[in-house]
Amino acid sequence: MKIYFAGSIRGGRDHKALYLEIINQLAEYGKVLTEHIGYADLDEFGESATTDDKTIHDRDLDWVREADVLVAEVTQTSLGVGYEIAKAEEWDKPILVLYHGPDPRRLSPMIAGSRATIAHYSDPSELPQLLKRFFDNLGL
Ligand code: 6IA
Repeated sequence: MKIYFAGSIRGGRDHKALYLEIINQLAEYGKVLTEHIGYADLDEFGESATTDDKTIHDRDLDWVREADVLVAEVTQTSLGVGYEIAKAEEWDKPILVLYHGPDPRRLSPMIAGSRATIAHYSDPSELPQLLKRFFDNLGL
């Protein structure tokens, strides 16, 4: 099982510790292709010093295509994460969207109304069960 985890980078890194926690839990279900999303030292500018945007874009889309599922944490709004969700939907991948904003109605209708499975949680302690339910239901 190859898992693409999507989380905000240039959209802001406020939740990077949470991304790392999710990535560690996802590792129980398969190979996470995007472990760098949780790196504490990856800031809004880091990798762009050595890698140009087209290279990042093309590499990430190759990984979305290669992945069996996409899991996205969308609480921190990110253009890139929204774009990756749209691509995964276009390519018929199962998608789990995790959102822990105070009000589920704040989530964009373009995500909330998509084919993705939306999981609204109020505390990270709920994540193991949410992930288990999603992967159990995949039947892959
Ligand atoms: O618009 P955002 O940057 O917030 O989009 C975040 C999403 O785009 C993540 O799910 C990543 O898969 C992807 N992404 C954005 N930037 C990068 C990146 N390096 N490396 C890998 N994936 C990325 C650029 C890093 C940055 C420090 C400039």
